[in-house]
Amino acid sequence: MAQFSDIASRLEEQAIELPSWAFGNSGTRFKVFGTPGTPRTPEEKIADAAQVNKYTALSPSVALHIPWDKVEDYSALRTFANEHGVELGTVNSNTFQEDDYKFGSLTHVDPTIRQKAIDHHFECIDVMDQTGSRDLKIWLADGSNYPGQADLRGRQDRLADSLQKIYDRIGEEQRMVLEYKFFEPAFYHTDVPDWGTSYAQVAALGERALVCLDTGHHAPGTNIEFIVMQLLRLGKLGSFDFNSRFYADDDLIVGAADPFQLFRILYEVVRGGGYGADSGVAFMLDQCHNVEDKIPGQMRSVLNVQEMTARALLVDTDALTAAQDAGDVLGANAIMMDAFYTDVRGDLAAWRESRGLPADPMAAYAASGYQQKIAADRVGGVQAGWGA
Ligand code: LRH
Ligand code: MN
Ligand code: MN
Repeated sequence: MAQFSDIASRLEEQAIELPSWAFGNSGTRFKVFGTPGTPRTPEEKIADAAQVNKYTALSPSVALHIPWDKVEDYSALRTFANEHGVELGTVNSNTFQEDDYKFGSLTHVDPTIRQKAIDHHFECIDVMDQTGSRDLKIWLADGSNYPGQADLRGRQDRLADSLQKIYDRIGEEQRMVLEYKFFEPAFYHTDVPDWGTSYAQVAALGERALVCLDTGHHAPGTNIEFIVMQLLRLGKLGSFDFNSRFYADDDLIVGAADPFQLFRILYEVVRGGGYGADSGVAFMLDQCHNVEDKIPGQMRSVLNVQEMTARALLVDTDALTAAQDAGDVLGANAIMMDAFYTDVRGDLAAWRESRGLPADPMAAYAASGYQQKIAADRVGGVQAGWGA
C-alpha cells in the first residue's frame, strides 16, 4: 500500500464547493427548527462558508441558488466573497417553487411557461457573468404523479428544445450541468430521473454540457461508483452534489451514513481521472443541517471527503491490477479493504499543522467564539431558501 507521505501532495489539490443554502435553516415538511445565529442575507451565508475554508483550506468557493441568493449587485457580492477569502461558484437555477410550475417548467406544455423557465436560466447566466462563475446547475422538479397524467415523450422533446436554448446562451468559458433525481417531488415519473436521461440530453447539446451526480438521488442499492466510472469514461461527469442518505434524499452529512460507499466513489473518481483541479469534475456539497450547527456540519463534511480521498489515494493500484489480472478475487478485494481500513486521521492532523492549519479544525472553530458571536449578533435567520 502507498504511504501517506506519497499521497500528501495530491491532497493539496482538493477543493469542495459549499452550498449557500446549507447555512440557512432547513427542515422537513413537519418542522423547521431555527438555529441561533442563522444568516439573514446572502452575505452572511458567504461569511459563514468562509469560516469553513479558514479552518480547513478545503472549500474555496460557495454555490449560489437563485432566487434564494438574489441581490441587487452581484459584482459587489463577488467582491464581498473575495474579501472573505472565497470565490462565488456554481449558480443553481430554481424552477420548483412557483405556482406556474405546478405541471412543469422546461417541459411544460404551455410555451409561455416554458419561456418563463428559460428566461430564468438566462437571468442565472447573467448572474454568472457578474460573479465569474463557471457552472450553471439545472435540477428540475418536473414530472407527474399518475399514469396517463402527462405525455412522457412530448415532455422529453420539449426538454431537449428548452435545454438547447439555454445552452446556446452560455459563454465559451461556462458550462451547464444537468442533475438527475429518481423521484420527489413527482412520484410517478420524473423528467430527468437517471444518469442515462441526463447523459442523453447533455450529449445532444455539446462539450460544455455535462451530468451532475447527486449522491442522494438514487434508488437504494444502486451502485453509484459504477455510474461515476461510466460518466468519467464517457467524459461527461461535470460535478458532484455530495451528501448521504439512509432512506431517500436525506441530504445528511456526506460520509455519515455509508463511509465505505464514499470511499468506493472516490476510488473510481481517482481511477477515472476525475480528481484534481484540471479534471473538470467539480466537487460540491448539497446538504441541509436540520438539527446540528451548520458551520461545524459543513466542516465535518469536507473533512469526511478529505479523509476518504486520502484512503482512496492509498490504494496500491499496481498490486490491484496484478491481482485482478491474475483472477485473485480475495487478493484484489484485500487491497481495496487495506486502504479503506487505514486510519488517516493522525497523518492528516500532522499534515494540516505542517501547512499552518489547525490539526483539529472542528476544535479550533469551536474555540474561536464565532458561533457565540453570530448567535448574539443575528436575530431572525432565513429559512435556507426553502421558502425564503
Ligand atoms: C434537489 C436538489 C437540487 C436542488 C437542491 C436544493 O433535491 O438536490 O440540487 O438545487 O436539492
Ligand atoms: Mn442536489
Ligand atoms: Mn437533492
